[in-house]
Amino acid sequence: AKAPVRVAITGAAGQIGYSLLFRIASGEMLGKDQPVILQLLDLPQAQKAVKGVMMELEDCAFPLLAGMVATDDPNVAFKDAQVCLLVGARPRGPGMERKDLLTENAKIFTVQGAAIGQYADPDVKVLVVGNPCNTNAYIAKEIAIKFGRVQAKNFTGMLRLDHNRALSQLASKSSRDVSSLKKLVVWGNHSPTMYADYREVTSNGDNVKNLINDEAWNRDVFLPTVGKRGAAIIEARGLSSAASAANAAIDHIRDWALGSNGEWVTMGIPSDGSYGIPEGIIYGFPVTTENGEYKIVQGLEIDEFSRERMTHTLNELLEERDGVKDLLG
Ligand code: NAX
Repeated sequence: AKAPVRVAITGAAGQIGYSLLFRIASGEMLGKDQPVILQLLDLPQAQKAVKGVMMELEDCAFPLLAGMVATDDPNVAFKDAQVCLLVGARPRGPGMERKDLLTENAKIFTVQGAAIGQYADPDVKVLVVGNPCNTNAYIAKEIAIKFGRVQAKNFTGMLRLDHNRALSQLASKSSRDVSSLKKLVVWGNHSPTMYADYREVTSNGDNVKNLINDEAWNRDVFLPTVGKRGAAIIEARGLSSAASAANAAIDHIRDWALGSNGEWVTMGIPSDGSYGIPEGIIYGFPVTTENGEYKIVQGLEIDEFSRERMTHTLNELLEERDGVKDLLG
């Protein structure tokens, strides 16, 4: 039997946590033959609720669940972790400015980045879900790499929900099966500025952009629908996306760990300078994954409309980075 993989999850008592943990324990993320140990982090006041979730996990009698711990100490939660899902974050409270949200979260991700840098497995795969996820991932990465054990490439942010949302919109507009759609990209920040780019998308050999053949739909319907989907879910449900966010996190880690078999997927990763995106910024790129590593899809043509969108979402990330510069020392 395989040795268990240690998976740390923060915000374990939250609503995404509740949609995520059971699927991880049942093998949907790392494979049906891969035992896991769950290392659950949440705030002191949420420990009782975490215990309740653990009771339910026990009651599932999952064959792959090899162990669980609950803690409010990041140094314990990230110890030897091979996968870290950073879901817990400070939500925007009433009257809270964007800038305050950034700084409050920067404090959390500074502490967690330091714990990962010191205690996690050196080959750890980190996915930040908690918002603003690209910048939180950037902060955790910048702090963690200072300890010299983990590398920048270990840190990623979640653009996969935007990717999956865009796939679904394209499938219904083109009347093609969602599973037939290949080569979608979502560039940039996980925010309404993201650029879902379907110029290359194919379905059974047909170019989907040509099938749809409607520039105005792209600009006036598609991009705003995908960009504002999170807000639309809150409006409809009274709560933010949870099951779909957990599903995207599972897709992201599964593809990273087990490979995408040549298919393109979107990951928020530290830029290596590709496509003119400044090095180090966590930006949504098209990647393929193999043997636990991701590789940016190169050579895509960037037309004027795309460049304008890619720069717009980049500028937001540069602004966010500048807002937390002082905290990074
Ligand atoms: P909840 O408020 O239900 O749960 C958050 C949990 O995190 C709580 O249990 C809280 O106690 C815990 N927490 C807060 N600070 C913590 C810390 N410093 N260490 C450990 N745990 C901490 O939120 P939920 O709906 O689960 O959403 C979690 C995060 O995901 C939010 O930041 C949200 O904005 C973000 N999202 C990101 C998405 C993405 O695509 N990247 C989409 C969905 C979601 O909006």
